[in-house]
Amino acid sequence: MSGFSKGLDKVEVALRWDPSPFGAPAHDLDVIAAVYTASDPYGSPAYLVHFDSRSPDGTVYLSRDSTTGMGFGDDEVLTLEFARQPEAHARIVVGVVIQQRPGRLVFADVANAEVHIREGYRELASDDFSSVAESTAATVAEFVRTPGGAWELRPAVRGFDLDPDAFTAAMGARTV
Ligand SMILES: [Ca+2]
Repeated sequence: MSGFSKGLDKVEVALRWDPSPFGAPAHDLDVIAAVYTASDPYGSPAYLVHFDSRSPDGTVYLSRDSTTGMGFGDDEVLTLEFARQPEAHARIVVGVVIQQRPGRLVFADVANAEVHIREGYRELASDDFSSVAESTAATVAEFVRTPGGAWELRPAVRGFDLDPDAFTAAMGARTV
């Protein structure tokens, strides 16, 4: 890769939340990444990465996973290696979904949910989901390859009222 802009190298999207009250069903949030190619950047993802699905090239992976939010610090962490992204990749959208069981859960129901996007020790963006409190899922970041080849972060907190399967189909759509 050449050019003057260094761009992003290795970025973490870290999600944390507090467990549901004692005796209540667990709150399970999932970080999901959708990888799009230059030929279809707003259409169908080339692949998805989440707790049950790994990227075939190993450049986007979940390094921490939780089904309860228990424990200190980050509960789920997605790592994106931009320096190693295949040339065909043009855009990666990262979202967070709340598993909808046994009933409908929105971000307002989940205590202290926060997402932090960082490169090394440098925080690039963060959000507490307060702007999408009544949503069941939200996009939190859009990473785009610029014409010069460098990857850029565009914060993209946007709420959806969809279940996880429907969200993964809709999360990459172009915003109007
Ligand atoms: Ca989870």
